[in-house]
Amino acid sequence: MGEVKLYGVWASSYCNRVQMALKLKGIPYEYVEEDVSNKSRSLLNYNPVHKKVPVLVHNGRPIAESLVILEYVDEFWKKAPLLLPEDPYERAKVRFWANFYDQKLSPSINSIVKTGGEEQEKAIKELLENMRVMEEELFEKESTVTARSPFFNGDSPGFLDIVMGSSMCNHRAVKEALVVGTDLINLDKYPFCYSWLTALEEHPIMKDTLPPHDKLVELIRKWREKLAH
Ligand SMILES: N[C@@H](CCC(=O)N[C@@H](CS)C(=O)NCC(=O)O)C(=O)O
Repeated sequence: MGEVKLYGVWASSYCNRVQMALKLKGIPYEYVEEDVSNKSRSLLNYNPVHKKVPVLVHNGRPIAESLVILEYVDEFWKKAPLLLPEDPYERAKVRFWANFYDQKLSPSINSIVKTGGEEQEKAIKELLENMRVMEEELFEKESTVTARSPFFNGDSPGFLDIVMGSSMCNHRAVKEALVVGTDLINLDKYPFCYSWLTALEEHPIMKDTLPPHDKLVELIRKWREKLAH
């Protein structure tokens, strides 16, 4: 198995995805909390291109970018549960939606949390539109295919559950911390997504890994206070 080290930040859903994958597969690892305002020499050496967390270091060899790390973990430790489906078409679909989430949803959520005014309003519109697309094209369609499975991967969370859930399961904290737009993340409008999220939130690995609610609310409030000054 070798030595596995993860450089991360507690509030980062990109980092928490990796922790979820390692825990799901039962891979022991050492966690190193980074201070992204004062990055360690190790982090800069291991990820000289993006200089970001997460970085997984396996037997001294670094791997950066959360989606790349998740694929590496699944390929190196082939033991169950597999995170990606075995069928190439199903794998392609999972990768498509993981990319959609990172390219479309994540930037809107980030803007809503960290901006105000017109920029925030634009991000809210984009988020709602992309949530609608996901509800119809992903959650509703997948729910009819996997009628009895709570997760995209079946009975255990997989690649897509982790990618989206590591961020979406924080919705209560985001809602509580936001001064404006508290009706923003009204998940009742997305019943298929809501039932997936409700099952996922109850999974022990999610509970064990997600940032503590109050601590996250406090952090988001601090970001927003800085924004106001
Ligand atoms: N695309 C990257 C995003 C990682 C990312 O944005 N990491 C943030 C923490 S959430 C970071 O390290 N920020 C420090 C910086 O931008 O300087 C991934 O999927 O791993």
